[in-house]
Amino acid sequence: MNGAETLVRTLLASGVRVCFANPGTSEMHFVAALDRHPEMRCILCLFEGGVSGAADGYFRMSGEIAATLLHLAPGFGNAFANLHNARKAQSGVLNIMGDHADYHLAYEAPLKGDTVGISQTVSHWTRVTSEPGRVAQDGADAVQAARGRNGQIATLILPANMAWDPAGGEAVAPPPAPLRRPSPDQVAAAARALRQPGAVLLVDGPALWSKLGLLAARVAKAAGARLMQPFFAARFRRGAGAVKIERMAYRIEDNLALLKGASALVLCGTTRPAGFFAYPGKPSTPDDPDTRLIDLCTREMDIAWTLQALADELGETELLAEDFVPLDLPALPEGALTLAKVGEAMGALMPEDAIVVDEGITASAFLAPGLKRARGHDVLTITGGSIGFGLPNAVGAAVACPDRKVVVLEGDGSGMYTLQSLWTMAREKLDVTTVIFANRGYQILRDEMQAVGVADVGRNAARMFDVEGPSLDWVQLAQGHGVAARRVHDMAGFNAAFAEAMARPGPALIEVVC
Ligand SMILES: Cc1ncc(C[n+]2csc(CCOP(=O)(O)OP(=O)(O)O)c2C)c(N)n1
Repeated sequence: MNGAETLVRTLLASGVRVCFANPGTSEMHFVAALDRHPEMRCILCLFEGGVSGAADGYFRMSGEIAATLLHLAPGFGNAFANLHNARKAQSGVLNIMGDHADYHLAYEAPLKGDTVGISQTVSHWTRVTSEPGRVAQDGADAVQAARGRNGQIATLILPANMAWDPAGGEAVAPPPAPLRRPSPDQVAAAARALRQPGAVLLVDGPALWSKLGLLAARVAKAAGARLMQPFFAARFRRGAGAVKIERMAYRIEDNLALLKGASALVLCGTTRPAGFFAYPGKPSTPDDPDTRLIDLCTREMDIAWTLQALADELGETELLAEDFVPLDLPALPEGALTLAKVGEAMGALMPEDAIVVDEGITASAFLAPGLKRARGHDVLTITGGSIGFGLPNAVGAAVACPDRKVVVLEGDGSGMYTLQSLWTMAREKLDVTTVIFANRGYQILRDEMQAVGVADVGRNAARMFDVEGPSLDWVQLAQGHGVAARRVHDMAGFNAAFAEAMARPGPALIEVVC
């Protein structure tokens, strides 16, 4: 057995079943080892941002780590932006980054780069394997690290000769270390604060989509506190049957208004909210200066235990029908196309338990009221603000949940960053419907220019915000990647295209001209 073989066996023995990959020469022995193990599902992505985004979406929806296969520092660099999003989502990702044989690093070969440096900027855990006999144990440690603290980025750098030299046997990843918990005094103090009128319990993590949401709602109700969630979340439940949780807003002004006068802000599974950006003359954080901030439990800590500990202090009040979002499907709107109507049409037509990957940028706010009335579904958002997240994340979500319809809300500007993911959707026959909001520009940047206080937009600025001259043809782009596509200009066209996409499994794309 060579080192690469011990690594693949270690991954399989440790429960890793999927590898999103974009390999090169330094990874050929690893590829050969993967080839001997068809039980590992290898999925080619045509750009490394697609690899890392897919691993993120896969973790968000399955709770399992996927391996990525990346080609030296440049390949890792291409994966960086979506690793950043994954890190902010608290997704566990196991990167296998190939490198030159260690003796070859003495020379200035073209692809030689700072593999450790680039990894450490985004990974919680980085290790270079230094002996072939250690590959298996390093792999097991990497799996353990990726599963640690509710999900981390772990990167194992594998020099080519560690992969091809003879090695011993496989290893198995031990379970991750126990999660940190707040002290009983901290729980008691948080419970007292929650009982004060005007207190807010801000929750994130699995409380937004699993049964823990019920516990959080019962606790908040028992205390008489408001239950809220951050605007950007790795995954949250929305639509009919979802526990009612107030979602914070995008704009700092709206969040200041939402949190004004709160007596306490108790953080459970999250950190202090901050504005997406700083703006001249506006605060960085939305909490009221008079609000007591109680940092009870971060995303890396034991959220389930903490919520139960709060319940033990506060009691739990039973939830009633009014604590859940009722089924209130919108009617199918007709006539001229507006984003609000598109949201309603999606709300009317989306099946139960769909997965909505939201990179609609400015479109999303208009779509949300309609989508909130849909059947129950999960929403994945762009946690790290780095665009090009939507299509790759949808790949990972669809691989994780083959029985669920995935719908991507995609800005035409953001979509262009990682559109090769369409090809992976076609090749793997993934059940993903992509809706492109073709406003032919970077609309949000026009809005942001005003928000930072610049009134005049001249030629240079306009040419940095318009994506026109030429216009992108998303129907041809999709077809060129093997995905059937339609362009729609009115509600009749959208309703027909979306109904068909919901009825038929497999990838589809709808270009909404708006
Ligand atoms: C990696 C990265 N590069 C650039 C940006 C800045 N940025 C934010 S949104 C955006 C354009 C979004 O355009 P589009 O997806 O068409 O949505 P729209 O604003 O038109 O709704 C850009 C360039 C970013 N957030 N991340």
